[in-house]
Amino acid sequence: QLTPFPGDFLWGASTSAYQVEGGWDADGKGPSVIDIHMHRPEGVTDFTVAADHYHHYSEDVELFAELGLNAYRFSIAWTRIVPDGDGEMNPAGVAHYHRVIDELLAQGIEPVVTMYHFDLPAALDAKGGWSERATIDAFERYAQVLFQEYGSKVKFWLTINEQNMMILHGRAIGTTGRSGQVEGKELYQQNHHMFLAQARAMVLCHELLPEAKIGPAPNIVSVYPATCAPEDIIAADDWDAIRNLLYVDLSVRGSYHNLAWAYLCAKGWEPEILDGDLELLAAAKPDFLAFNYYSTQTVGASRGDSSDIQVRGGDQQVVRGEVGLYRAVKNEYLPVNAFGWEIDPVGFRTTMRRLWDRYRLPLIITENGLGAFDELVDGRVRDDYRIEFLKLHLEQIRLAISDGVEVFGYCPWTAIDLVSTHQGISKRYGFIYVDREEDALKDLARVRKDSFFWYQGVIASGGDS
Ligand code: BGP
Repeated sequence: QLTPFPGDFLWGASTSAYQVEGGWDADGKGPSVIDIHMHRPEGVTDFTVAADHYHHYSEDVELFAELGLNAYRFSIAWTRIVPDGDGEMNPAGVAHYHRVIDELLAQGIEPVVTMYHFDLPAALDAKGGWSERATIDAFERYAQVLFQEYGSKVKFWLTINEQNMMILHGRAIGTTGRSGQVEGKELYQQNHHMFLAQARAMVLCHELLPEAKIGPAPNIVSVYPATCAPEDIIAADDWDAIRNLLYVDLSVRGSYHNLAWAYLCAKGWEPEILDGDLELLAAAKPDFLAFNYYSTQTVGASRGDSSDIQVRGGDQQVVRGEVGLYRAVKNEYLPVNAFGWEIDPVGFRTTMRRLWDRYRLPLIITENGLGAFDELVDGRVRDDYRIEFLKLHLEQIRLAISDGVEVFGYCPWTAIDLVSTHQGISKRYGFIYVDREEDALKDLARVRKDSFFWYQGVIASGGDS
């Protein structure tokens, strides 16, 4: 007998500012690292217009309401609020998100706000970005503005989206900063600083907004050993620690996971920890754990030579292998999507069970979805492959809940088509199609996909897929 979804379950969908908004320099917005590093006129990725949600938000929120969402997870662009990251506030940017949040609330949609989704202000980056402790202060001031402005309206806050992906795949996402060359010790110093910034935001949030809830939003996936050979188990444990547990342990327990710390020390990459850092990390307690899930990863013991380095998967889901530690292995049991990402609904359940088991914090899934080359034919997008993907994943949430895991929300990626980090607008995830091509901007018309009607039915029935 399966446990039903809770009555107050958050049926949501996600976006991020730089991928959906466009209006990249509108109304006083400052440039972010994405604007600087990822504007490639000759390439596929162009965020200047995106889905132009900045100007279409009203129409979009109406569609979200029609879809039946009772939550919308989106990010606020730091550089709309504070254009240079640490200077003057931009009233027009602040007013924009008041309008968006007010429209959501008017439609009965709970705003779930990501404070920082990859788009560090370029001006801070030019001064050293996360390598500098001054950026921690800047983030705290930005957080304070957000809490003061929107605190009476927003209950759910997410600190930093996929900090682990920024550290592990910053080059692919465009976030490693300045030259894009930050590596090793400096990279993990940045990581440490981001945790301190997150901790300050969590403490401040609890001080200013006792009713609000705040948590981190890393990308977490189960790591499987290639076989039951004991050496493969060790390899999987090590990679799990470096990729996942380092991030969740620091966010939740305020301490470095022992295997991850041993890895950093072995590399000579351990960050400088100042007096008071560990106390701050320990004092900052999240109220929930949000995570993004797309796929699992499978690794085996290192062979000790360059054959370990075999890139598996694509983009930020990549597993590279590391000589002496682990090698990436293809999981023969799993199909892959058009971009080489392994599809593993059961691994979703494993991931939820493991997170609950280790941290005992309520979970919300802030991203999960299928990127595909959707086609608009005669005014219709027949994305049955997406319906199938989401259906299988939803079933696993239901099973996890029946296992005793506390899950309070699901926000598939994405509410509406937006610009993928790598493949531009042609790789789509949304329930709503945006009529836009790479070489020619069309009228940006919104079209409900087949998956829109499917998800609408799921929400209306309280979770029957
Ligand atoms: C996550 C990011 C999102 C989004 C998603 C899909 O890692 O948080 O911002 O990019 O992955 O990735 P892609 O667009 O590369 O398919």
